[in-house]
Amino acid sequence: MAQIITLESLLAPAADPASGCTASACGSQQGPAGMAADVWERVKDHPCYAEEAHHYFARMHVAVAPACNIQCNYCNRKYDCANESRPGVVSEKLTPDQAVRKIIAVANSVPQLSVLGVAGPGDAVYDWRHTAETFRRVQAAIPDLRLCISTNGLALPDHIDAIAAMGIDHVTITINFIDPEIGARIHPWIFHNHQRFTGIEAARILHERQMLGLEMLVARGILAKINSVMIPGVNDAHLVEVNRVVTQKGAFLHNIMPLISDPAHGTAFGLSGQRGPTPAELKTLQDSLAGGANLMRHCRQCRADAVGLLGEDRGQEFNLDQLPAETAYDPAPRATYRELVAETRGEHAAHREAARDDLAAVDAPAVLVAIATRGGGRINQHFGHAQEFQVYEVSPDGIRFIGHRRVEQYCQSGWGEDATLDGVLAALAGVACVLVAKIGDCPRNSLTGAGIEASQDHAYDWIESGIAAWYAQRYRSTVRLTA
Ligand code: CLF
Ligand code: SF4
Repeated sequence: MAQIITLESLLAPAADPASGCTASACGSQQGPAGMAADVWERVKDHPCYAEEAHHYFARMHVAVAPACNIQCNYCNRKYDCANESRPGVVSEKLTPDQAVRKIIAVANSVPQLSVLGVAGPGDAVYDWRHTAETFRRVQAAIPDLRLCISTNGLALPDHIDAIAAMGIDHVTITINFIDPEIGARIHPWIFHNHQRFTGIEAARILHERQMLGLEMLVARGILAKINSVMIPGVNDAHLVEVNRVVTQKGAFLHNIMPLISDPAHGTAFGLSGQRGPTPAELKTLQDSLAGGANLMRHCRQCRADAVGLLGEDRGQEFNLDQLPAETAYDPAPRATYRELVAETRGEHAAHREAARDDLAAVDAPAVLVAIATRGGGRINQHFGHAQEFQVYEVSPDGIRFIGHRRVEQYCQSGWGEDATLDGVLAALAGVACVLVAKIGDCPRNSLTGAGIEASQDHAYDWIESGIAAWYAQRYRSTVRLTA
């Protein structure tokens, strides 16, 4: 059954002694600068709504909502495609009954679990009957689980009061366009008011409903996140306008996701050869949007049945046939884990601040650093075990999370394949250094050959402390001399 990961198991064998600051003294409850305390309280354990929270907390999706009322050219709602990782794809569709059984099993085994989301495989709001029944029953069983939904927005105005009444505090609308002419190239048809609409008329109705839904969420104080799929040559430049409009309407967060496009997925875009953006194109667009709604850069484009920390998918451990027929919810593991996180976060925040101070003394260019991490905010994963690297930009101005690069796991039962390593090197293009818990000579030499430094000198350190220490050491000769 599921392996239990505790916070302690993610932490260092020896804690970093540098901090002279206790958890309570350092304000573990403090949010990012500029965020009101009550808002931080609502997002601090949501792995999607707060970047910092994604080091500690997990989400699970239950695929209870198969029906959808629109067609997106990047979606093909296949039900059995366990090797793919993208929204709208799911391997096991559940009834609300089955979903509750699975949620309790996950809550008992994954103490990081803080959010239950319905994100498909169809539309959580259009298929409201299934979503609502699942949420009602989960609220009775595990009252402190946050509820979250993701929708295309077309049916949102019809169910907004039910959503508010249920206390759902986090709603995502996927908004890819403002201009219906662009929208028609992404969404070929919609089904609305018992009628099918196509082309620009369909896009116009979808746009109006999305805007109305967003306004209604904001009016009710519900935290609205906007997802936009970046499609080069279709809506990439237009997303600046999308960002402007959703910011002006009060969206809490804007998440720009790269189009995933592959002919093997059988989507319209995949079959037509429409490409997705490169990481550099995505970053350039995101950087150009500074000043608008907060940007989410840590999205993993989860499956509709994802389980675990963002970046890991433990869904296969909880397939229905592996679950007991009946399990009682045990609140103890999650409660204990939360206490540990509350303590640890204060220490992490103090180290983050210290790292910022250290960086201010360095006079050097901005560079990208990749981190191998299993969560908990630490550099705590071996190079060969990583299935993704978290990428940060470091400069004298600070450390900024940029995104993640997915890779195939290099080490398989003690052996590494050259072809896999080539893929990892390609994924790390543009990165100056990789900080890991451990790395062997062979991959280290290959990385060096590709111009990427690899270091295990900061193993089990906090991510920001390790990055700052590496940066200061690398640019030692350019440390500013102060009086
Ligand atoms: Fe799920 Fe979405 Fe809620 Fe998160 S995911 S419904 S807000 S709990 Fe998160 Fe996954 Fe990205 Fe979605 S990383 S795809 S943004
Ligand atoms: Fe697929 Fe979601 Fe678009 Fe419906 S709204 S077609 S499920 S991506």
